[in-house]
Amino acid sequence: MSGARRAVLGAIGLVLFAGTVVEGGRLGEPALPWQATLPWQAALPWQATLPWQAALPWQAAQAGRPALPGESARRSQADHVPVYAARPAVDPIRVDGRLDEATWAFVPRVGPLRLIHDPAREPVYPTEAAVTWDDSALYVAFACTDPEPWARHSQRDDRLWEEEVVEVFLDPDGDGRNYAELEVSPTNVVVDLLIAAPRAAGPNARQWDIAGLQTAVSRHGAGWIAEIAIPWASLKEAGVSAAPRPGDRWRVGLYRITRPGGVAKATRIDALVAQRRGLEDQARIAEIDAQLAKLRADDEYAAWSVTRPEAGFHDPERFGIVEFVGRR
Ligand SMILES: [Ca+2]
Ligand SMILES: [Ca+2]
Repeated sequence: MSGARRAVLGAIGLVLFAGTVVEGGRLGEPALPWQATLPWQAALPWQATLPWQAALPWQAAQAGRPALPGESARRSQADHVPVYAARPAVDPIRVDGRLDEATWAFVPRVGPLRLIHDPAREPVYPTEAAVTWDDSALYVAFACTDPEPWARHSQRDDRLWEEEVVEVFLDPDGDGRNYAELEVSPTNVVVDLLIAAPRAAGPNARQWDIAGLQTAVSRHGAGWIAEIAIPWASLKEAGVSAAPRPGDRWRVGLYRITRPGGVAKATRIDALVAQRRGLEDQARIAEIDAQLAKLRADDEYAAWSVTRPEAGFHDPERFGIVEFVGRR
């Protein structure tokens, strides 16, 4: 077989493979050839080296429709958010930070999550995520590449978003209001909030807790894993009273914040922020801001369904769609 013919057949195979996992048809679009050729979809060297990938046959999948040539990423994301087919668990999920259940090998996996400020760029610290469910709970797994995860916050409902986290946003009825937000740090500290409306989250939002929440994290040489169980019964304030039925669709955000540099850099940033407070010397303020921007330049804000950078992660119109599917 000629090299060109082999390449063509290989590309067709990739498209067929992508078509089986991205559920593109649920958006009314079959998987298209360009979906198979994007750098963040192809198997990359770092993907092959992660221990959890060697052990699990999870499939990389990215259901988001990227921008076509000449079309801005923003337009693309406004018109199309990714759809994830959440298959029910096939065995009991033990929330222990190990993704060794048969379920995690069986369900689709999305990722790498994309950078909200530059969706076309491959993240330095890739993240993959998966979702499953049973009669009692929604389960979410994150696999995070990061040789040096860090955290200082140690109490429930601390401001974890200032450090490194994975995040799950749940808006069951899709109205962009009264949605649940959960963040888990690499040391398994949790903040959970009920967000009445984007950018309206006062301190009271953090008083809300996910009753019966289970989270666990584990570390390995290349990063960390978070495994999460959110009981359906805990989501009454978000409008849910029971397990979803097959076919139900929720708006869901899956996110991660990575801040390379660890505690040492975070301490420098804190010192600069403290210096800046109360300053009136505009030149000195500009100087500190420039230093802060430089220190924060390699922070990564990653999303399954890319949000508008100016809205941050609180952009419910851009949350992805999780469709609960039944057993086959
Ligand atoms: Ca487990
Ligand atoms: Ca809380």
